[in-house]
Amino acid sequence: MKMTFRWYGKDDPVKLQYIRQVPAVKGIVSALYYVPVGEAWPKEGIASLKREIEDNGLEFTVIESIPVHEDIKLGRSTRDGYIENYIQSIQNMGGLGIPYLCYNFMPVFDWTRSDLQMKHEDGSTSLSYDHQQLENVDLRKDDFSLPGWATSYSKDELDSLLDAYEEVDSETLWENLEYFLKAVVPVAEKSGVKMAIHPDDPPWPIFGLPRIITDEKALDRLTSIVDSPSNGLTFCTGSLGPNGDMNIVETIRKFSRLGKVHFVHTRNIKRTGTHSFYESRHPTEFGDVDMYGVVKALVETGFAGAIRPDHGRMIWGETGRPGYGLYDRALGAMYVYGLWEACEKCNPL
Ligand code: DNO
Repeated sequence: MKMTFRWYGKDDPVKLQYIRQVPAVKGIVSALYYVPVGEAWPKEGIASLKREIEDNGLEFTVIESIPVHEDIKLGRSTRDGYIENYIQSIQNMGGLGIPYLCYNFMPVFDWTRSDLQMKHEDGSTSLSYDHQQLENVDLRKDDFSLPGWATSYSKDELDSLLDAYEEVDSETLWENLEYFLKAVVPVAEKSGVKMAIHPDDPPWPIFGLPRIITDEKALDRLTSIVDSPSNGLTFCTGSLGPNGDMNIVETIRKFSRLGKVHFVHTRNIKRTGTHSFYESRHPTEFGDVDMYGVVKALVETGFAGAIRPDHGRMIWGETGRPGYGLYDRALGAMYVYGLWEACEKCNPL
């Protein structure tokens, strides 16, 4: 197992020098944030990011993410060009020895929350999702801006994407994912890159847009599209956790045993109703995810991929990118590392 930490590059207030001081963290998860979605990532750009990470005593372990252009998800005739660019990016990262690529296939919006600063009794804040607040929202209205997405799309861009997705139901989205994977996975395999799809967060359709990577059945279907070690999963406990019907521990055990889990996001959530939850402190007792069970399942199945503590709360007066402060993620890394060491020593393989 390699403990990693997400770093948003030079503009991240959480510096590589601080990350390096978190015990157990050896690898960095990052991306080229300046490349427009759909363009190929230049090899020199990836190489210079890698050098910067290595100059700070860390390793560039995961690219999270190379975004998939909406034309690919929509199955538009222009998709082949974007897929070519994607392939180029994969070859470039593989050529530099970066082993894991996390990506997602969520239409229009990546992770979605209704509140980025829910206040807790102890004075900390965290991200939360209340389905009732978003259920009746019509995104075409002028006066609504989704937390975290305010500046991503102009009104016209968003409207035209929403129109385009009216023709794409979940089955069509699966077909488009299949088309994409059949083109890119063989190249990833040749390039030594393990692709790891991130589940949809939250794991149900939002704003009338389909979402498909939501449960165990979906993970079965995904992994069977192309049978390759390069077609695997980012198992995000906090994204799948809100799906109360899933047995997270048994699901991660199953896919890890199959060698399909390449990257794990450890995050805990507390369900507050059907389709509602907040992001809790990492340890098991504070949320609905059995974090001990998750780590034990990984240890027992010989997991050798990358793990990163996911979204933390804002604590100790820290301000910054919601979910991505230093302090609580560092606590999360140490908690998971502690569980790992204990499980390994109590259950030697
Ligand atoms: C949220 C992240 C996601 C993730 C993408 C991967 O904080 O876990 O944004 O990076 O879904 O493509």
